[in-house]
Amino acid sequence: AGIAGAETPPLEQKDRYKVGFAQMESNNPWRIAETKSFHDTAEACNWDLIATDAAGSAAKQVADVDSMIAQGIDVLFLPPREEKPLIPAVMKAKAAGIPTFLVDRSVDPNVAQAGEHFVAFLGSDFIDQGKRAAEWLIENFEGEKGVIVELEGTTGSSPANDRKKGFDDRIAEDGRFEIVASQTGDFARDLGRQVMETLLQAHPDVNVVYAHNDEMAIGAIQALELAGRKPGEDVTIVSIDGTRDALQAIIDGKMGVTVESSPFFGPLACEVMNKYAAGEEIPGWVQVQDRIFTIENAAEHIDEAY
Ligand code: GYE
Repeated sequence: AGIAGAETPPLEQKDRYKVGFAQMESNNPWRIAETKSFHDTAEACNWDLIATDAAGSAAKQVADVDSMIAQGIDVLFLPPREEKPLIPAVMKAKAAGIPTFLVDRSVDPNVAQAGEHFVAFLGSDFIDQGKRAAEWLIENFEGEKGVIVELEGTTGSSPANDRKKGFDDRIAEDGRFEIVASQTGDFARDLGRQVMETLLQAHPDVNVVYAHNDEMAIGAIQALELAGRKPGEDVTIVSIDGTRDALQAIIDGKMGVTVESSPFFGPLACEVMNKYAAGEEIPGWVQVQDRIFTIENAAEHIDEAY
């Protein structure tokens, strides 16, 4: 406080808000569930919602935010596809007097900060998700040597950076494991399948796959099965999200674990926005608590999955 421009723009208390939600892409069930959660929340929260889809392009996501600013939104919810390219969008919203909440992914903390450039980041602890995936593997892996292929999320995105760090650091503490390859599959099923096909040729002895999300894990399972491998038997699959297909793969014995990363941000967005409008102090990180899905509880949760 005290420094000009060091605070985020205030939000007036109103009966209805014009709300922007600038989605990054819609090529997987997680994204579709998140967008639906915002639409489902709109009525209950008195939003006139403008939702866009950047179709996997950070440049289009920046342009979508520009157009929302031009349309006079009161508040912006932004899941930044990558950590750096979306910073101009955050800065422009602030300059236009629009409070921004980052949802599900964050931006480079060295350049843009909560409480100054954006109000808060609403989302999971990705380092902890990666660490918990590693811990499940350490406890449940029965072989002598774990030869790991890692399928990374979108390069330059906060969940890819942090899920890698959390997993790699924890797994390095156990001498049984070696990560022989780590490559991006862009959080997408088809690319995950293709990358796994290639890596399987270079590393036929792989017996663990760590995927940064369930879509890539499902793609990897398809590649492994096509190559005559038996996921769940001769290859342990660990992943993150908790999609319906992943829970089914766990029930079918093909996947070992998925650490939850919930896409249902609509209700939380409503609550935090209303508190901000009421002048309440909002923590810079509104942390979402994640469960863990294994054979112990997958069947119990599959009906609520997306
Ligand atoms: O895990 C993935 C999605 O940003 C937390 O992005 C989100 C991740 C999620 O595409 O499936």
